[in-house]
Amino acid sequence: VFTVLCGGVGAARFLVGATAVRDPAQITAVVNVGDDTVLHGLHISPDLDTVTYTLGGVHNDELGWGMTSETWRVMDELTSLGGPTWFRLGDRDLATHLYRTGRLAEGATLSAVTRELAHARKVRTHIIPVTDDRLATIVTTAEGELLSFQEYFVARRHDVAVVAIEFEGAPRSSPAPGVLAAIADAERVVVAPSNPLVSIDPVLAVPGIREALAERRADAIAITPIVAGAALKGPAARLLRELGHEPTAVGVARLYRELVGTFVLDERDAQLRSDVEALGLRCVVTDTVMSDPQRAGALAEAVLGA
Ligand code: FO1
Repeated sequence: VFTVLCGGVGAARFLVGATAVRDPAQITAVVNVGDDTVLHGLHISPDLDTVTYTLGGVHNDELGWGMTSETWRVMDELTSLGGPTWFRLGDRDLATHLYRTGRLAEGATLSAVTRELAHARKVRTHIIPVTDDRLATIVTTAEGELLSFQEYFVARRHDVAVVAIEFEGAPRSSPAPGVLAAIADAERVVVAPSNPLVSIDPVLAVPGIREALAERRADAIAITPIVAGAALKGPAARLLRELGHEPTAVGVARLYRELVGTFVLDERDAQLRSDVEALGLRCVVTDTVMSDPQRAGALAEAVLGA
């Protein structure tokens, strides 16, 4: 069995590769929920949906979120009502949020609902939210404003200076059923190439996860989300800089050095190998840019077989 700690798109691409080279039923994805939001009374879980849609073959790769062949009739109608439309929910995507919200209102846990949604989409990989409890990533801007993650990321287009990131609810949260066992029992634990500060940190903020991962350090491996000093998607490099970390793969390796024994560097950053090794990490250098499923499969093979 293999376990992958996940944010959204980068993690989902890695999972496509992993499930091509290993039995999907032997892979567990432990997914960030700090991006979750409630809008129109609906519970939206962007990272869980990105992972589930991608593995289900229905992810909208052009948009980077939501479903393929999407239509926007509900959003259009909401616009004419003067409702909030800054966060765009497609008609097909809405079905997921309706289903999730309805089941949560009936008392189902988020992990149970996630399992049902994955099953309905014929996804065999185990997808588990890191916690069933409320955990919300909150960003403090340089102006002292507190923003929910989606206000920061979508409404402000992550174009504001950030001075702090908190995970509201994390101290009181517990890992969802199966999460700690998935880390303890895995042949390899992979930290996906996701944003370390807003995708992986909230996962590690759930009490017990960081310790469980550190126990597995020898078999744990992280893939850089930063290549040549830039994130492939999103504000990772900028956030690293703003929060006092080096905005490079080495800066990310430094954040993970107590938790993983091996760090995967992109071949474009091969010259950083000795810096990574100087942190006490084994270093694998390969192509980490998963521009198609074949490349994702090759990366997964290099990582799971490392
Ligand atoms: N991102 C946007 O930039 N604009 C949107 O309108 C938007 C809508 C949306 C709806 C459902 C969903 O699951 C994700 C959505 N996202 C949108 C993406 C999402 O906010 C972020 O990409 C992730 O939270 C970052 O991991």
